[in-house]
Amino acid sequence: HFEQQYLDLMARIWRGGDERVDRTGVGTRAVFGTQLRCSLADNAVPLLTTKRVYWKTAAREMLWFLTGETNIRPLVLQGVKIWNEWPHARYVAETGDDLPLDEFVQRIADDEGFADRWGDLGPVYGKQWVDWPTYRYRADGLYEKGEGINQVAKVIESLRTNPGSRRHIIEGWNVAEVGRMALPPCHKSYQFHVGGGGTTLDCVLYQRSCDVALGLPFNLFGAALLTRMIAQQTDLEPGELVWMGGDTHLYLNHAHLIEEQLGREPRGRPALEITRRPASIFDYRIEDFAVADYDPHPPIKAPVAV
Ligand code: UFP
Repeated sequence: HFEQQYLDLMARIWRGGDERVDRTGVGTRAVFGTQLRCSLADNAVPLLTTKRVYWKTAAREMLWFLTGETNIRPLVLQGVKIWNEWPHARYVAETGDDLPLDEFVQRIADDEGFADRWGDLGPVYGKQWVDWPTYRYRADGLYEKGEGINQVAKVIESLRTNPGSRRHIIEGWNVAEVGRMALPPCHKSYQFHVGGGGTTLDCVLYQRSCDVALGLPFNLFGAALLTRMIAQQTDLEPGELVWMGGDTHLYLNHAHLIEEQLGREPRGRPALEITRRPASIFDYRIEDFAVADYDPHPPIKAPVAV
């Protein structure tokens, strides 16, 4: 069972992980170099049942990536809060104004000019995925901006025209631009693979840094959803999702969540359905996704380390 792999990973990190004070100052226990595998066949989806995961939030975030947007405002307007802490922290640091988080978020929603100034995360996932910047060198030795590269469209094209390729990659880690991102990409690299004698679509996701308690449940669902959308667009059957982690950690202030969740038993087998076939990968809407047979244990709240 897929979820048992997740729980075993959590237990392994919590009981034997290497402890350190991390960038956030909260402190983590970590294992470096980890893997989870799950089948996506028959609508199977890596959606945890040992706590409720708000999968629509992950789906909305994934659709937001595909629009190329890097401002939090469209997420805020849909009630998605996962990216709010970072622009808020920057606002407080740069202005010295101690505006509370909820008031900051309300201003992002109400005031478009304020959102333009303070809501942008820099060239994060969406920008790199659909508009990776290029440069053209001129005769005078200077260079000018070239046309952006839509990696998502290119991968769909290469899966259709050259399925056996080993180059179906969507990369978020733009070395020249990570310094300008609010958070350098965590789920940084997706590689797709056509298996099953040309019938199935598999995905390897490499995540350089992983908050196993709060981030991973979303990242797994997001990766599964992306793979399912791409499979639908390329007329392939969903195959396997292989998740690989670099620094795979648990925050020390998540002890209550971890102890509670490790005491729970997985329940049932949720299924992800895509109810419509949009014209392209860029035309999906949240209403196109449905999860059936999801009867999880209650949610467990814990603070996110910024
Ligand atoms: N993190 C995730 N998944 C995400 C995301 C962030 O696990 O999708 F955006 C966590 C990993 C880490 C922190 O705990 O956020 C990023 O910190 P750093 O850049 O120092 O690795």
